[in-house]
Amino acid sequence: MSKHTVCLIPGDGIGHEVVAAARQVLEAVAPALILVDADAGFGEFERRGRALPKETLARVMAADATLLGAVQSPTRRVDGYRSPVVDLRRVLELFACVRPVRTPPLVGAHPDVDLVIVRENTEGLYAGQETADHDRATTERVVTRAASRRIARYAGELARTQGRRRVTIVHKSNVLRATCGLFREAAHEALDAFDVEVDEMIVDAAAYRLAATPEAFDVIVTTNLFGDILSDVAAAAGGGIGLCASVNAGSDRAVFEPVHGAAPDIAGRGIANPLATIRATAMLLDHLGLALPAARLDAAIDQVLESGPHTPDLGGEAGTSDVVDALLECAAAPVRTDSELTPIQRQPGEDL
Ligand code: GGG
Repeated sequence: MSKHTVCLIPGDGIGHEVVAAARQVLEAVAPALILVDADAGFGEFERRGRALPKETLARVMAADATLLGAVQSPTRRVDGYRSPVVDLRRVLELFACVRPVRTPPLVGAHPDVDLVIVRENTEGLYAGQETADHDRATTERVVTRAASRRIARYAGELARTQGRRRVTIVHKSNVLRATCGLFREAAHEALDAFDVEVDEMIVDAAAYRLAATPEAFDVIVTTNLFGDILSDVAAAAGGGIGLCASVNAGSDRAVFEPVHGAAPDIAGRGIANPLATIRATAMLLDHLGLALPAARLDAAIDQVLESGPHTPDLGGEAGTSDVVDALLECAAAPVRTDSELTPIQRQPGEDL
C-alpha cells in the first residue's frame, strides 16, 4: 500500500467546494493516501495577514503532491499582499505550467482537439515585478536564456514521452525583440536536441488559430502571461474552463489545479463544476504512480460528461454534490480488470 501524502489547499471562492469534492473522490478511489489540509489565498490574508502562511509552505514541501483549488487576488492594490499562486511557483521553483486540452465527450464540442500548453512559470510579465507611483507604473519583464531553454526542454521531453509530433514556439519577437527574441532563440536551441517538428507563431495569430482551429495544435511552448491567456482561449475547445486541469511542475514538486479561478459570483451556492479539479486530481494520482485510480477517475469523468448530471456552466441544473455522487458511482464500477492492464500501467501495491 502506498503512503503518499497529498496536501489540499482550497484557496478562495469555489476553491472550497471543488477541493472538498476532490477530497471525497480521493478518499473513495485512493484510500491509502494521507490527506493534509492547508490554507492560502486572499481570504487567508484577510484573516491572518499572510496569503501563503509558513505552515502551508511547510506542508506543501513535506507532501508528495499538492492540489490547489483557486485563488482570487484583488484587482486593486493591497499593501503587503502577494498572490500565493505566484509565490508558490517562485519559492518551489515550479518552472513549468502544463495545461492539456482535449475534446470532451459533449454534444457540439470541437472535434479532434488534443493539445498541451507548456508555459514558463517563473519569470516574464506574470512574475509581478512591478513598481508604481500615483501617475506611472512599470512591470519588469525578465526573460533568461536558462529559463527559456529549461521550459523548451520540458516541452520537448513531454512531446517525446507522450508520443507527440510537433512543438510550436509562441512569442511576439517582431515587437518585443529583446525578451521574446531571446525566448524564441533559446527555445529553438533547446528543441534542436529533440526528434520533433518545431515551428513558431506570433502570439496574436496563435490566439486566433486556437479559437478557430484548435485541432491543428499539438504542443505549445510559451512565456508566462501568453501561456496564461492562451490556455483560457484553448479551454473553450476543451468544454470550457470548468473542465480543464493543470499542473505546476518543478524538478521535485508538483502543484495541481483547475484552470478556472475562484468564481466569486457562484461561490457558496453549491453549483460549481468540480470536474476540472477532479481531472487535476486524476493527473495528481498519475504523477504519484497510481495509474489505476487515475484511469478510473478519467473514465468516470468522461462518463459523467457523456450522460450527466451537468452543472449550469455545461447547461445543466445539477449541483456540485450531484456530479460527485454520479462520478463516485461510475468510478466504483469496474472499468478494466487488473489483467487487462499492461505492466507499465499496473503499479506494485497500487490502490484500487
Ligand atoms: N486555479 C487557478 C486559479 O486560481 N486561477 C486564478 C489565478 O491564477 N489567480 C491568481 C491570483 O489571483 O493570484
